[in-house]
Amino acid sequence: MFVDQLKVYARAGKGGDGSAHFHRGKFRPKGGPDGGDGGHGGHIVLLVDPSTNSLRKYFYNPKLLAGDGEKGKANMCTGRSSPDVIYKVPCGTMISKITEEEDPETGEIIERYEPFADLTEPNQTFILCKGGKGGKGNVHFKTSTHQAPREFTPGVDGEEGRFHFELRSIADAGLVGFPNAGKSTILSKMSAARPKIANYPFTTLQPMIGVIHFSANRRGTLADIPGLIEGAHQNIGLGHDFLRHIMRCRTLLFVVDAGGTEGRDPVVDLETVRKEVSLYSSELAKRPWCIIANKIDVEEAKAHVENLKQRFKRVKIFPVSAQDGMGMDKLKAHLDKQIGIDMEHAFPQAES
Ligand SMILES: Nc1nc2c(ncn2[C@@H]2O[C@H](COP(=O)(O)OP(=O)(O)OP(=O)(O)O)[C@@H](O)[C@H]2O)c(=O)[nH]1
Ligand SMILES: [Mg+2]
Repeated sequence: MFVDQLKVYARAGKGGDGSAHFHRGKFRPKGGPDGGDGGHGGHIVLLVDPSTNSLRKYFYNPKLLAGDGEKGKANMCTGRSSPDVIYKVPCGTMISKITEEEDPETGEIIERYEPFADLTEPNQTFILCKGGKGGKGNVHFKTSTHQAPREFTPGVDGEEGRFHFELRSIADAGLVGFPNAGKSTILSKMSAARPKIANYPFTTLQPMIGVIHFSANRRGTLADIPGLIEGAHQNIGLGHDFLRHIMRCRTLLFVVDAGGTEGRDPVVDLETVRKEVSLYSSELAKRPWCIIANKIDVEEAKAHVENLKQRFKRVKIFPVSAQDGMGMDKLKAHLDKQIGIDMEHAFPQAES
């Protein structure tokens, strides 16, 4: 089940009340006020976890709660604050706050979604609901003329609310591979997108999305992602930025230069890129993938394609020449099966 949007309820912890305690000792039966402050309530914190790609766990548990702060104590001791509770969400989670309003015409209650946060950076944190502050103990209210104050302030309620979480993918399928493998050429041949194509690495610096029309009603989206190099998982060659985009694609198409035009071995290239992907995120490595062996118009390609088939026996391989169009129809038919959506029946009326 791919859950990519749902509603949750979140409530941060309430602050503990201040204490109105008076000191009572063996020799000081009427000691002064010594009530301490209440502890703070815990925040509800969201953490962007690059190793997950689903909001599924909130489907089963849509209540996000943090504990309350403890009441203030005697002897001017502050009550214990409740720890923040951290909830993990995938990269690309968009959060809206849900407010309810009466429809002036029908009197019906309608929900409104206000954009609240767009969480796209791995390990980014965001406080969804702030915990309430603890109240003040009576020790703060003592003055020269008011020696036995019974006043204290109550703890403040934690923030609460209903929220809509939505996982935004950038595309149904992403083209992943070494620089110069021909990713942008493939996108330009399959869609109306016109990415820059050139014979030098890192031509593409931002992902570009194209729409593939499989037939009158069926389509899917394809993202051209900047090239990855060895060490990308350690952020070499802007690796993290690019891997973050890959996280937002549901299916991965690994493109290799099967012509070996730069004197590299496509099998090694593919092993390298697969390794970078799995070092970045084991979840990403488990996503559906196939191989596009590009540049088969080059003479050396035949042998390289054989080697790829030997090495990756259980993976679908599409030998193509994006430049000449060879093999592109077969690839397109496969993508239609994998990611094609019938637009007429795709979006039943969104639940409000
Ligand atoms: N011979 C041959 N050359 C191709 C083919 N597809 C692409 N090329 C060439 O390979 C070079 C790189 O192509 P791009 O599409 O820019 O490659 P890319 O993977 O997007 O590269 P980056 O954006 O740098 O990661 C260009 O000179 C293309 O003309 C092909 O099927 N056959
Ligand atoms: Mg490119």
